[in-house]
Amino acid sequence: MTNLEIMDCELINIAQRFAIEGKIESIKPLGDGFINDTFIVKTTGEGPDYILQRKNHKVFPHVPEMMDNIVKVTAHIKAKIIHAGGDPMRETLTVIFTKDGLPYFYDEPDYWAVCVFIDGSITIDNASSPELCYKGGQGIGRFQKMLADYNAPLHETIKGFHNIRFRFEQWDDTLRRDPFGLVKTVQEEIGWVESRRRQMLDFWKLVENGELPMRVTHNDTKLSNILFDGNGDVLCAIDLDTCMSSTVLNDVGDALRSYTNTGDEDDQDLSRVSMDIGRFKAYVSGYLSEMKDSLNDCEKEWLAFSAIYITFEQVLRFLMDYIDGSTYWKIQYPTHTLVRTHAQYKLLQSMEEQYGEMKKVVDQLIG
Ligand code: GN1
Ligand code: MG
Repeated sequence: MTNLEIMDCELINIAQRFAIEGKIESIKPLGDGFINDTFIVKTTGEGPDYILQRKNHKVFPHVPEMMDNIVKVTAHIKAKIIHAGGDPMRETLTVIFTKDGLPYFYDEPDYWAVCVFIDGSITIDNASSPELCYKGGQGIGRFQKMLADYNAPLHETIKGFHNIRFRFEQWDDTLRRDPFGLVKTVQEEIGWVESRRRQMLDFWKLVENGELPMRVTHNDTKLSNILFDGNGDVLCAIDLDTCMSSTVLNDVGDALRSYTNTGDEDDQDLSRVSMDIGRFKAYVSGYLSEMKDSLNDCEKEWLAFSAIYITFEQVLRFLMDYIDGSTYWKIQYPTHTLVRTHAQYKLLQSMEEQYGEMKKVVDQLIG
């Protein structure tokens, strides 16, 4: 069922399960998320408006655990913000519980969650300026810093999310099953992935042997998952669904994948797609302004490579989903996920060509 097929009154009934202030004025779809369905709930009175989300339980098999992570992480961040004299209602998400005291409402088969809409906040899809990249880098650096002393265990909301060894297991299985007979049609694309298998698994050994430490990270740091205010300053990171234990480099790499792309993630015109080294430098500067002193030598050494790693992973994930029938990401046309694969591969090649330069930039910034 799509957003618009859900009757307004059903949505109102769902929203009313949550302890929201004021009377509901309207509920409208918001944004064009690829995974969850998102709505804005406008209310009367002094209270805030809200974000209502139907969580994709195919992607997130354990929504209660995911919400438990989000509640814990945002509580930790809020305490930090209050301590620093900031505004805990604007500088992180606020989860609204149901009237029964749960951070989600289960309406079989769907899970719903609500958080406060931060007044005046905006999301941005394309990083048009280096300043914006700098601020985005700072934003994720701050996010990681606030969580650096979070010690309690978090649930693994998606198994092996940025673990390329696990992704290759899924990949091998998908190619073996070939449920729609598409493998023969994407031989060249499969070669793009296979030719980098050894390199990526070698890199992942640094995580497996502990040289790249696990920390609490966001894991889905693309530009549109950062909220900005009207002045273009970062308010906070949103979409905390994948917040769990991972490496800081996965956050940096995923952000660089989106911020530095001169084209769109699903660009059909590949001539528009490339990695912009100016934006790369700006993002990394912003990130290091917060995190430089917290990184170990291995994290510093592989920081530039993280962009290549996550962009490669995205090529693999898009192609795997295409072969598997395009069920993970929402699509607008049948080959959408294949088009995404091609656009991300073009970006990957552009990064590989500029890797020497990227490394130099990082080395200079680290000093
Ligand atoms: C998804 O949830 P969203 O739209 O921010 C995906 C990311 C991909 C991204 C590609 C849970 O992000 O990993 O990088 O699409 N999130 C999940 O646009 O799989
Ligand atoms: Mg998401």
